[in-house]
Amino acid sequence: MATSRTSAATPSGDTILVIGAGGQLGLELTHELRQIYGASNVVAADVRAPKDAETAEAGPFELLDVLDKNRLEEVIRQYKPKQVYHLAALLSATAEKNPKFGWQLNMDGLFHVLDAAVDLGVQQVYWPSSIAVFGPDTPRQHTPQLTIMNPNTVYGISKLAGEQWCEWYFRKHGLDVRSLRYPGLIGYKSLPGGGTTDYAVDIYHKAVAGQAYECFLSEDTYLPMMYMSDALKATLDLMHAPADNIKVRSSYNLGAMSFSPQEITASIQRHYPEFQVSYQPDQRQQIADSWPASIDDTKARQDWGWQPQFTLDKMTDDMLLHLRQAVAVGVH
Ligand code: VAH
Repeated sequence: MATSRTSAATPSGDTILVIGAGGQLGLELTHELRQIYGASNVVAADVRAPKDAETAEAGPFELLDVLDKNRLEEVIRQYKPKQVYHLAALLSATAEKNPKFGWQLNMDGLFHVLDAAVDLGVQQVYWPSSIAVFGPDTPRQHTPQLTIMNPNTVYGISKLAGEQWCEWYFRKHGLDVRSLRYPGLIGYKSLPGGGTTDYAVDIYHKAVAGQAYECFLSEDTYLPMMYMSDALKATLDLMHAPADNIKVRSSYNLGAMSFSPQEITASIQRHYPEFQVSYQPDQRQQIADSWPASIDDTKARQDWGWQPQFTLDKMTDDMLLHLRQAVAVGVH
């Protein structure tokens, strides 16, 4: 029997449920939403209890495996959220190692959330897609919103299918489900997960630790990337936009910058001139080579005013500042 740990009064008013609150995006989005809406109104849910003291102490937490539909409905009936952010998924590299579970979690988890939202009257659902929906035959430069999409990873296939189902639930049930095709996300609050773009998180940790870094992608592998602050802004700008402005109900292309391992290394070396990086491409190189090098996010800019704030050097300065602070207080 799943147990829950509610560290604050049972929320009233406009509750928000974040599923996958313990992940890279979930940790940061939960914190941001609690800043905006009040900690007791944002319920963090994950299959594992939070390691992060900040999440555990700051507001309501529920143990939830999104594959357990009865438990999901129990949590939604208890809190009656107006919004559900469904972030739980296996990322690209991890899903390639466990394809059937990757498909089950990414797809059945989404169906459980969409059906529960329709059945139990949730007003809005957010579900993240990814540039992984593009494949080896997709134009790699300034990849358009509508184009050839033949993903060749389990993760990408599940995200492409999920986008089409989100659009179907909007058309058939009027469910206000919204989605963004995130590029690689980089933040300082969590360690790298099972993503192909996570070299760009790990490299900062190694620099601050005074260690050399062995990169699993080649030095000239360009990928679309985004600082977590921009990803949070985009997510909330999208969710706060008037429904009439949302013209794309599959998922919006979203961009900020593109860089290669060589370029992020040079950006870090502005602070750590002695920092050394070597390159040992592994199986994740094939995944990266199937993805775009840059994204055309004109639709997001037109429909709901998307405008990124962080460049590579501005992100590096902020990442290193926060990681050094974490080392100083001994939490890193
Ligand atoms: C991954 N970080 O690497 C994720 C992301 C665009 C990549 O979806 O799997």
